[in-house]
Order: sequence, then C-alpha cells, then structure tokens
Amino acid sequence: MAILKILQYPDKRLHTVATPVTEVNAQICTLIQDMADTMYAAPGIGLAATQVDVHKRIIVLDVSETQDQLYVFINPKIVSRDGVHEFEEGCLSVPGIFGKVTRAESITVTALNAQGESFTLDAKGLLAVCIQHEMDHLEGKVFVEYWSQFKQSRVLAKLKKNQRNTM
Ligand code: K1U
Ligand code: ZN
Repeated sequence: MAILKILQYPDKRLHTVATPVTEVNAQICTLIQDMADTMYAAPGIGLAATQVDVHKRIIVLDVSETQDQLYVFINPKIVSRDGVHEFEEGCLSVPGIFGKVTRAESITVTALNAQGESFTLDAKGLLAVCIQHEMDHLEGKVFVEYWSQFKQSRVLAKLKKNQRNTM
C-alpha cells in the first residue's frame, strides 16, 4: 500500500493535459492500486492521476457510502451527455473550498477497466458529477476555474491564509 502525495492548487502541474495509456501493464496496475489507497485514505470519492503528478489518463472513483465499489476508468471518453445539473463540489487538490459547478446531469462513458477490457457505463447523480470532475483533471482543469476571476482570487487568498495557519 502506498499513499501518494496529492498536488495542491495552484500547482502548475495540475494544468498538464494527460496522455492516453497505451498498455495496461503491471506498472499501471500498481499505480491504480496506489491511487485507490490514496483516495480512500484522504478520504475522497475520486482521484485523477494528474493529482498525484502522473500525467496518464486514469481515474479512480468510489461514491458508495460503504467505500467498497471502486470504479477504474482508463482512457475515459464521454460519448453522450444529457440535461444540466448544478452540484456543490470539493476537491482534494483544493482543500477547504467548496462551490457549485453546472455539468451534464447524465452521461455515457466508455473506458478500459483495470484488466484492460473496454466497458460502457451510464451514469447520473453524484457518479456523473464525479466522473466529469475527474475527467476535467485529465484535461488540466480544476473545478474552481469554472468560477469568475474575482471568486478565483478569493479562493487563492483563502488557500494562502490556510497554508500560513498550518505552518
Ligand atoms: O479531488 C478530487 O478530485 C476528489 C473529489 C471528488 C469530487 C467530490 C465532490 C464533487 C465532485 C468531485 C473529492 O473526493 S472531495 C472530498 C469529498 O467530496 C468527500 C470526502 C469524504 C466523504 C465524502 C465526500
Ligand atoms: Zn478534484
């Protein structure tokens, strides 16, 4: 079990666009296990490889209350989306900051699983929100970047203040 360091906003590495996984090999399987361990330990309900400074298109998620329904998405693609939905989001890379983002209400995603097999999933509710949030990380986008410049500058000030208080 390895707990990986989660990059903290505004770290520039969070803006890196991740590249596709070409082979689901032992190294990728170890990374997936470490990402799941890191997500559960945080605790969180999702994690993108970008957040642990690995710029490959991999996300892990578990939105169950019992934390025993792990989803692994390698090279995820949203093939359809429907409706709009506003949801209060948080992010392990932006600790202590929560706010609303409008996203598709339901989506259909295709991806490879941890065995390298392709699958298709219809998602709605928190699962759909979380998949879209994590897929944004793979594109180098952090949820606060949906907000106005004014609101983003207040987020940065709050994060700086929180950092000072924990030193
Ligand atoms: O940092 C991340 O990308 C993970 C993030 C996922 C997410 C949460 C809410 C809306 C969209 C995406 C988190 O897991 S933040 C922590 C969190 O939401 C949570 C933690 C413990 C229990 C329940 C929720
Ligand atoms: Zn996040």
